Amino acid sequence: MAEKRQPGKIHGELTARGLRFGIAASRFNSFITDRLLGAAVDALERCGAQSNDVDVVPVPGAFELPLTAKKMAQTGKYDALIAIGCVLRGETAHYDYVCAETSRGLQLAQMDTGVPVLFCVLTCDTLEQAIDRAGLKGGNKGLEAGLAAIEMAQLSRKLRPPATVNNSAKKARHK
Ligand code: INI
Repeated sequence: MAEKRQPGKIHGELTARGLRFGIAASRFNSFITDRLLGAAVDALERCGAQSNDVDVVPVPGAFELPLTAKKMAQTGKYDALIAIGCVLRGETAHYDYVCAETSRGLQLAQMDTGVPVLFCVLTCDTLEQAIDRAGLKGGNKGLEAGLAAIEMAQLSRKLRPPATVNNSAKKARHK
């Protein structure tokens, strides 16, 4: 009986050498976002990224992350982006609007541009929950986002569509 072929897996290796990363980081709740940012940069550099291959763009708050990420993606300079923020629930519905538009906008930014945008925005009810996720009990979500950015950058290189020049050559052949 013929041997059954195993499915081929396409992996994104955790090596950042030669890749370029952009980070949009919110200043709102900077006590938390500075810790997420530090861990994200640490993950990128430990996996081989050079410090001049990582750009950081500070923005006022989480709501400003989607437009910034989209503009960074459109420069064509980056293999992956990380959006860093921390939204803490207050007494009004403000939290819900900021969370909904930030997550929706970041997803749109990556879908519109094809550049991976990692979601490193904490959405917490309390400061304690945020601290736990920025270097305490819950680990550090910045580190997780850094590793995920490397994986997605590598995967994106492997899953890149054929160059446009080939597409126009194909079209010309079919005329
Ligand atoms: N921005 C945050 O990043 N986190 C918050 O918790 C937050 N809260 O709660 O208000 C917040 N608001 C500011 C918002 O992101 C914009 O910067 C602002 O509305 C200007 O557009």
